Amino acid sequence: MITLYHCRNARSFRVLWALCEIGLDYELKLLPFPPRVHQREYLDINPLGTIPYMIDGETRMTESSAICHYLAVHYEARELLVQPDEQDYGAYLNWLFFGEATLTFPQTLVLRYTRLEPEERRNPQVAEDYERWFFGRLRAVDAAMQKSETLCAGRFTMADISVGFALMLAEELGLSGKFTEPVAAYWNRLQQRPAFKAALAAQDAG
Ligand SMILES: N[C@@H](CCC(=O)N[C@@H](CS)C(=O)NCC(=O)O)C(=O)O
Repeated sequence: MITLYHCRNARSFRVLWALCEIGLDYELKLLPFPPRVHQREYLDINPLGTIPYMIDGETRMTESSAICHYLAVHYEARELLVQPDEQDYGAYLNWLFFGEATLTFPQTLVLRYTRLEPEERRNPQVAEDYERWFFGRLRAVDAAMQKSETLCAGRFTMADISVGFALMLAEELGLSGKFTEPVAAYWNRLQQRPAFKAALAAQDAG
């Protein structure tokens, strides 16, 4: 049985969503955020203190987009992957990494300097700069959505989960009102997926 350590609406949501898309059984361990402060013993399990943390047999992983890819390969959810011999293999990998490294990274600075830091350490300038950074990079998603309903290979893949979570976080941060029409429509389509709804219900039940 796969074990997933998760905090509500955090990056580990990518993994929860992927588990629901594949239809795998899992045990969900819901933690208060941030666990390194509110659940110190979690550091004995994952010394980084971050979520997600996924255990599958001897496998231990901490990178949300990589876990999504691992699950699809390991459990042979072929339609959720793009294979090396497919035209869009490179595009798939690019979007998979782009969702975390390029889109989520600037958002975490907005989150940190508007909400997580104590009042006296908050910094509107940093938040504003990295919000602009996020929207600059989101132009790539806008361009893709002007041509297709999904990011690559003409079907929903783990790359859509990686980028889709960044759109979810943008909504959480109050930024989704500034999405272009194609990006807003894409985000709306993603939220209609039964597995997305199932992942939301699973974290609420947890
Ligand atoms: N690149 C990692 C980042 C993991 C990460 O930093 N997660 C955040 C939550 S979204 C976290 O655990 N923060 C708590 C902390 O830093 O103590 C991923 O994609 O999973």
